[in-house]
Amino acid sequence: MVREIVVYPDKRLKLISKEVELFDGALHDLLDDMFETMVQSNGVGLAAIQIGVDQRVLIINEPNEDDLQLKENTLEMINPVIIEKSGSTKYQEGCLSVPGYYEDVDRYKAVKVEYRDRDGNTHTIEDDGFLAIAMQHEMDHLDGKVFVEKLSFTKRKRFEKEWKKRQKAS
Ligand code: Y12
Ligand code: CO
Repeated sequence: MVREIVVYPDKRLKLISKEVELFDGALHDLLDDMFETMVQSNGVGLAAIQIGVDQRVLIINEPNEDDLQLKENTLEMINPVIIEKSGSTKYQEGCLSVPGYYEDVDRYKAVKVEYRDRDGNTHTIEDDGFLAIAMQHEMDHLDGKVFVEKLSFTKRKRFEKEWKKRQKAS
């Protein structure tokens, strides 16, 4: 089922999401709904809080060479934790909760993340490219952070002004 996406500055985006303890059918339904919601909105990543669920769950799906987002290529991460990080980089990010706004954000270049899959099995994954950026962006959501909060003071002010204007117009 496609769920409604929570849009900035909704207060729910500030919540610290809770650790998942049960790897049950309800979690599988949540992950499936997140995938449908993300794909329908042309997203490549989504955290559960973006559909109003404060659990430490995120998904990432980079389209393949044919620009298709196959369900089997979805990285589902439950209770993810960065266990190693190095370097720094900048990447132009966007977010389904801040539709139509894109800006460069500072991130670690490489991260190693430990997480559980939908069945509760533990994995680690390392990356220093697109996936590393996506994991950091989505993990920030689990801690109540939206990428616009990482902008410089000046860029943030400009964003807030632009966003308020856009919200009044809609
Ligand atoms: C690199 C940078 C950021 C991420 C986080 C995941 N971000 C997204 O999936 C953003 C998708 C997005 C899609 C939009 O399109 C629609 O809403 C239809 C959009 O809005 C517009 O273009 C109007 C904004 C963002 C992962 C990796
Ligand atoms: Co986001």
